[in-house]
Amino acid sequence: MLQSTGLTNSDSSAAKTATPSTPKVSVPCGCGPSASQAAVPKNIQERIAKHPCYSEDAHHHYARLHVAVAPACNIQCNYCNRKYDCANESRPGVVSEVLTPEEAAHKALVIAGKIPQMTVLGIAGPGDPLANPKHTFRTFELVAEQAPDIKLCLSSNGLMLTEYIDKIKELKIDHVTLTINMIDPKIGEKIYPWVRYNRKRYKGIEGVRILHEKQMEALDALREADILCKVNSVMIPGVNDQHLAEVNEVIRSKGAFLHNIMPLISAPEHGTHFGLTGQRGPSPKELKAVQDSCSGNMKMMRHCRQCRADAVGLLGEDRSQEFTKDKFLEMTPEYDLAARQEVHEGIEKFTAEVKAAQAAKIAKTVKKGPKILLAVATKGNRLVNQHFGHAKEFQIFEVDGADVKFVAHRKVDHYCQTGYGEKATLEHIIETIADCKGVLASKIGLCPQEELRKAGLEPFEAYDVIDKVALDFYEQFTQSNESMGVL
Ligand code: CLF
Ligand code: SF4
Repeated sequence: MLQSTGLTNSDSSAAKTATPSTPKVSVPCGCGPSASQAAVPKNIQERIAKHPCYSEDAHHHYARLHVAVAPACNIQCNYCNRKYDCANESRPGVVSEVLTPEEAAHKALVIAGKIPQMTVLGIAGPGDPLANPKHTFRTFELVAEQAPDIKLCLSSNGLMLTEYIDKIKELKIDHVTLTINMIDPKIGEKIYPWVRYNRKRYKGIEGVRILHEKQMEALDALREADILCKVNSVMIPGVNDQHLAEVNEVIRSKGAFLHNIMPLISAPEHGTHFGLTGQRGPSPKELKAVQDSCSGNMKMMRHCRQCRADAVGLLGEDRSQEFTKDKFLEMTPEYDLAARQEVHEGIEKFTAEVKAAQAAKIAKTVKKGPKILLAVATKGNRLVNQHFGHAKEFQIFEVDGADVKFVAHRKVDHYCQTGYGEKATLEHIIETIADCKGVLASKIGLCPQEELRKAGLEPFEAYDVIDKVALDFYEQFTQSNESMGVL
């Protein structure tokens, strides 16, 4: 195995101080700003710095909370079953508890105390927030009054956005997501069977035309209001996959800040039209190809986890079961602005130090080479800090000796289920990350090490900042491959 020169599990104090709960930092090296992040103007960087969806850097450290206060919807998408989470912003799964605005605000204040790195309150379903305007805006009002440092975030299909733009401005909602899957109603006809507008249901292309016009007006209204707009597009192979480049052009020209092309989730058991008619979702490779084809035009989001409408925590984790209604209603809110700010300052100090250290290292040792992909087991905080067997997803980084760039995440079943590794699970993990050259984890058992190596994936144990470990790996990997004449 290539040898980690970073901290080991038993000698990991520097990396452990990088966690938000202990803000003191001493880090040997770290991460530089990604190219896309550096290209963002400073005033916008400040607006997105603590938003885990709008900033890839932020998603390693900051968390979001979704409150499910919006059950109704005003359109029908063929990838949605009303009994399930909104597939625009959630993976399918029943939202067992729709909340009142008062319950939702209580939950937000409880979680703001317990998870101080929770910086964003999002309303993303389970239906469309703007088809439930009373509950949506009341929730935002209550939270804004009592927790002014929490950013408010809204996700909608856009049909009713222009009707509520003044309210959105008044509440200072600075981040709005629109789900736009088409700009051609003929393609939209294959996605939306009906649209309900002004108390009337419009079927087929008539409804889709209304939706399209309203979505375009919504983009204009958000640009004019200087609200940061992210567009989500669900990629549906054979329906809109070839069309998404045109969608990308149009949303960019209308001022959208970020484009999130996400894969269709479709299975018969979800009971959706697409699920029942066998419409498949894209493979990770197909998704990446479309994302890459659009990335020259604008900033692309690649770290979306298609989270539940009641999700809690960092994007890669789901702590919703810790805060079910019966539990959070028993908890007393301990929102403390000063304590939250202290934690955020710790995170900012940590990220500034690792960026400075990275810049210094690059200035001294930069030696760009061929790009390789690495799979990283992480529990967050931009650290290699998880056992291989415990990982439920791997973050994929592209490394070229100078830059370490997050490019994707891949969900897996964790290998170590009951204290023992599952052979079939390991095979599936290997298949999922087969395009990588190495696997970085805090610990990797001897058996998976052997299997990984057989599949051409070099295992690498470390407990440290991802960027440092990735560059260490790259250096050793290229040296050993150069000496063998492979690179
Ligand atoms: Fe929620 Fe959406 Fe706001 Fe984020 S999610 S309302 S912008 S706070 Fe984020 Fe979840 Fe992807 Fe959405 S990872 S599904 S993009
Ligand atoms: Fe379902 Fe959301 Fe589409 Fe409404 S907008 S039908 S809730 S996916």
